[in-house]
Amino acid sequence: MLEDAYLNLAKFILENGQKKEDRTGTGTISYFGYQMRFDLSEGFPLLTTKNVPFRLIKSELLWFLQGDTNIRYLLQNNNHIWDEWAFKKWITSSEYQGPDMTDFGLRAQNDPKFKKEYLKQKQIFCEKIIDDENFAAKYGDLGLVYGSQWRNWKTSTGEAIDQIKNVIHTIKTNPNSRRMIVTAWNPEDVDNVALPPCHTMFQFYVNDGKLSCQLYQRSADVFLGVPFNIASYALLTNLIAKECGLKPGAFIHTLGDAHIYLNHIEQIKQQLTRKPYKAPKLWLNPDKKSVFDYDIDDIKVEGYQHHKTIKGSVAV
Ligand code: DHF
Ligand code: TMP
Repeated sequence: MLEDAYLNLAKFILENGQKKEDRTGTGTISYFGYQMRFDLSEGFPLLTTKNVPFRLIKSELLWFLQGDTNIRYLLQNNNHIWDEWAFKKWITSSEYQGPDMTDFGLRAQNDPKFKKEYLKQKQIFCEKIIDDENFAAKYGDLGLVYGSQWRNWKTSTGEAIDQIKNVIHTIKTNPNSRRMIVTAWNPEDVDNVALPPCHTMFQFYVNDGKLSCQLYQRSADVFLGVPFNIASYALLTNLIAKECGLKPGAFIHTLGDAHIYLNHIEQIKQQLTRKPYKAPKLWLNPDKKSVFDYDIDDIKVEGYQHHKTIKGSVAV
């Protein structure tokens, strides 16, 4: 089963991970250095042992590919996976006059009354981002995150590099190259960005008419983030392969600090009791050629049979 690589990772961390404190104060069990491999010709690796909302993965990837870093586009597509990081910027600004939201992530986990107030403030914030373009420009932008690093990498001489365009060009014209790399990690920026990139670098490889991709992810939230990351890079690999006239090969996912947050352990144990279904198939609108031309409705998964949602809160 395509999904076994993920289930084995989860099992492995539960059995071999060691307790480790972390930035968010939540606590994890963690293991350093792990690799998964997904053969994309077998199907699309969207996990079936819980419901993984593919529409969120699509809109996030299209957002990256457009070079966009403002959560406004995500909110317009009813995607809230990046809210917390823009909200953090808002509540620490001098313009914010609402109730104290310091450490909202942790406090919302432990204090139901505070959680209610926090969700209310976050909703007000999101509505304002959608309704007020100037407010969005000021507080919706996450700064130098994936979209800008991929499409608009700034050089020391003030120019911009479009890494995605360049890598696609190389795949088409010099597929044996060993330099087909996109990096999001810029040491100059990591200290003044909402969240330093977790998926830091990826490389493409062409052989036998197939395009493979390997990602190095420095930090991996095995329960919440990783299922999204697998599907997102599998989708990206499919999109680029199609534009380049290749078949999708393998997605290789290499993890640095692979961790399960302590408040996700019960959830992942429950997930591991479930039997995976057959992986779904990816459908891409055959009329679209360039990876930059897709809209939300041009991308679909077909035959996605899955177990029920398992909720878990995100550590901020
Ligand atoms: N921080 C942490 N601690 N873990 C992350 O995985 C993470 N991921 C980020 C940003 N910061 C992060 C961006 N990606 C969810 C999934 C991916 C993601 C952020 C959040 C998430 O909460 N997924 C829920 C569904 C959310 C929804 O339906 O709105 C899930 O159950 O998969
Ligand atoms: P860190 O910057 O302290 O490593 O925290 C980032 C957290 O977010 C960490 O738990 C990893 C998780 N994460 C993912 O797993 N995948 C992602 O795509 C993103 C953005 C974050």
